[in-house]
Formats: sequence, C-alpha cells, structure tokens
Amino acid sequence: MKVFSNLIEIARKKGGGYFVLIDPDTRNNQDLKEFVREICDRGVDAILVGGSLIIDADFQRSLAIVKENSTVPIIIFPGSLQQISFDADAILYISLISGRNPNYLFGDHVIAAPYIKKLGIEPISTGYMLFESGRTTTAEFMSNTKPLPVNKPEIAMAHALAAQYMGMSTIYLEAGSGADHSIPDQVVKAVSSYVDIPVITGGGIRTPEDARSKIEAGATFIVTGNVLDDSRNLKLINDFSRAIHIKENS
Ligand code: 1GP
Repeated sequence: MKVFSNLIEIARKKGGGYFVLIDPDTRNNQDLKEFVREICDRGVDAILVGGSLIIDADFQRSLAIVKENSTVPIIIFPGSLQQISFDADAILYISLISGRNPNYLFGDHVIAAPYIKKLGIEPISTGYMLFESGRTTTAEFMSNTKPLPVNKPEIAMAHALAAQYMGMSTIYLEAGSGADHSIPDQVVKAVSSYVDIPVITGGGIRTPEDARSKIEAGATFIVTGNVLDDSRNLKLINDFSRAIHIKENS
C-alpha cells in the first residue's frame, strides 16, 4: 500500500505531481503503446486510466498495454464497475461526494471492494467533487448528479472537510473532461488551505500556465487528459511537467 504515499513524497520533493489521464477510447493499441512510452519519458509521475463512458475500447486490453509500456505507476480512474483490473498499481476508490446519488456515494464500492482485495491493487480513498464548468460533462450526465457551484467556495470547503473527517486520503476537484473552464484558482486555494489531505485537480486544464497556477494555489497533483489527444501536443507534456514541478525549476 505504498503507491499513493510514494506519489505524495514525489510531489513534496518536486513541488507538485503530474498525472496524465488516458481514456482508452481515444487511441488504438499501437498509438496507446507509443503514447505511454512518450509520456513516461517526458516527466509524468503517474498514469490514470479510465473514462466516464467507454464505448469502443477493450478496457482490460488497453490497461495491459499501458502496464507493459509504462515506467510510472498506473492508477485506475474508474467510470464504472467494469473498470477494475489487476494490470494496475492502484485505483482511485471514488466517492462522488458532491452528489447525492447513493450508488456513487457508497454503493458500487461494496461490490468493488472484494475484487480490489482479490486483485491486490491499492485503493486510494478519494472524495470526488464535480463542479459546474460551463456545459454538461459526461461525468455529470452519467452520474446523474448536480455539480457544485464554483462561485461558492464555502460549499466546496465544507464538502472537502467532511471527506477528510470521514478518513478519505485525497480530494479530487473535477471540472469534467474537456470542460470549458478548469476549476478556478480561488476554489483550489480555498479547499487546499482548508483541509490537511492532498488535493488533485483536473478537467479543462489546457496550458502549463494554468497548471502552474493551480499548484501555486495549493493543489498537490494536476491531471491533464484531452489536451494531449492531438499527438502534435506531445511536447506540451514537457512544458506541463516543468510548470508543475515548481521546485525543480525554481
Ligand atoms: C478528467 O480531470 C480529468 O477527469 C482530465 O480532464 O480531459 O479536460 O484534461 P481533461
């Protein structure tokens, strides 16, 4: 059970941690293999694999390819119960605390727990908070929950603190994949300074500058996904890595 604590240590030393999210639907097997090798060489600290809705890809096969080609930890970011596999080092054990859908608060977890134990992967207890971001995201639609308002940080702060008091290991501030706007820095700051557990944020982060300002606002880990779908953006990974690892480049 060391994957997440190692990543926290890496983030502490580097000033922040960088996760890349791979949605298996967006790449064929050959592209996936090359992409994983590229990102590992360009300063990524961990790879998240998953999606709120996977239509085309064979999740197990995709995860096996990621595992074969990665030199960094692989963490499942499950959009459903089908997204569990032994080809991972850990899984975000997500409770969708911004919503009030009982299945996503404490329902699917009961079904998943024995599998996770059997497979021997590390569960990372995650208080997942979905925020409004300009349009309906897949995560919002699929979970049938109402996102948190971004202009009321006190609501977000109270949710995050409740997650900490319930013993969760981390908070994930999520704008939704492909969101028009990332989570505002003020919200990241308000939540990060209010809780003692590390904050992950992602959704709609398209520039290294945005990533850096979230680290400066107090986030421990930054997630990017969509922005790397275009293979011409690979160099951006180096730029994101430099921007997020602020202690290495100061
Ligand atoms: C979504 O936070 C991740 O869960 C990444 O979002 O694809 O918008 O970078 P993007």
